Amino acid sequence: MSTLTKASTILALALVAGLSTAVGAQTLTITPGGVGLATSGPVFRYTPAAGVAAATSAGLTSATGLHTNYSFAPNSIASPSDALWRAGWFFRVQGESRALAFPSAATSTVNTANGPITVTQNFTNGNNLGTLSQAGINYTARLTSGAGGWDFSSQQNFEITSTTLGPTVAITNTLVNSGFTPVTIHLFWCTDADTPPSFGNDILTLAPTPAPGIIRQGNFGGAQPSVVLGRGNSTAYAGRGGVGFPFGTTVFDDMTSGIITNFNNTLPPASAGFDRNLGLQWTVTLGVGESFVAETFMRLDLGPCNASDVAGPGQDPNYDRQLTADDIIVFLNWFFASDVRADVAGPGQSTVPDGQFTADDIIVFLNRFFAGC
Ligand SMILES: [Ca+2]
Ligand SMILES: [Ca+2]
Ligand SMILES: [Ca+2]
Repeated sequence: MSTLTKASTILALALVAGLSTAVGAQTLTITPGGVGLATSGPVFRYTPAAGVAAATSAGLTSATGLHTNYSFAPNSIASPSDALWRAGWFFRVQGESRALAFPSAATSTVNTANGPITVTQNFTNGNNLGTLSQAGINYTARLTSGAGGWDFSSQQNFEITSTTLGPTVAITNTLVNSGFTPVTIHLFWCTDADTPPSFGNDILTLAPTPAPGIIRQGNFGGAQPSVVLGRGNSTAYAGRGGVGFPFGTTVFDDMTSGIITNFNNTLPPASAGFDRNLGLQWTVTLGVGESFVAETFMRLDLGPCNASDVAGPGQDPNYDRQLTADDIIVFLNWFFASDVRADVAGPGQSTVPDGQFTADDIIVFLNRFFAGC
């Protein structure tokens, strides 16, 4: 597995090509509690795409116009620990023939068969100092045409907190129909997360049922940490990605290919050598003046605190970094159902699973349990 970061790969390519790496003025950086960048700790930031001029259609129709320089780092802002290569919001209004990006340029316009669509940033909340825990950008999107057109606003917000399970960014997008007719909006949040310190060996895994609505992005055959991607109140998802660099077809390609895409609730199979990415979709119809809040989150997951941390509250079969009766109940339920997750020991309490369910499995589980987090 390569230990190169994707960022350093891209930077190397950019230097070869002689491209600018200048950063625009709208970089937003947030830290839990707004403690600032001088303190080591989780940080989430995004900066405008380099070299994107205002009022170009490319900002809407390609991924080059996004706030591409995202980072989500657990302990410092150093790129080797960065868990997020690219992210971005896109939309497609019902009746239009393609998705468009919310670009980093102040105003962008593209001509379509239905007329010109203009996306404008009208408010930026936050700064690049890390002295706030939340930041965001407000947009308006508008189709002006003789047929009437449509008009909605999109308030995009990010808030980072430290939680028991790991640093978490709550992501919301508030849509308001500010036009004069009902509008159906397909909204998309796309992420290319990687598990530090490498990329190119990603897997995407749907959390077991009863699903708390998460998809894990981790390393094939590897241990924690992973990046947890919340499905929130989305209506669909899709995973993509190819082998190595430049990582094959992505959900960003879906958004910029110029055709209609709807995600179909599929994830690619887990195997070695792939750089995966994930898209979420919301489809909502808003009457005049109506609003909707799309919600999702990302978490740099710290993993279970102990091999016996197999459940959360209410026997949710996902760890919670605490050891409680729920962990014991879930383990015993697995044990009596001959679930492979309860085969944690072999004869003589060796810690190698042996395909048998015996008292040794229970003893090893309980020893780990009482060792504590
Ligand atoms: Ca990835
Ligand atoms: Ca637990
Ligand atoms: Ca066993």
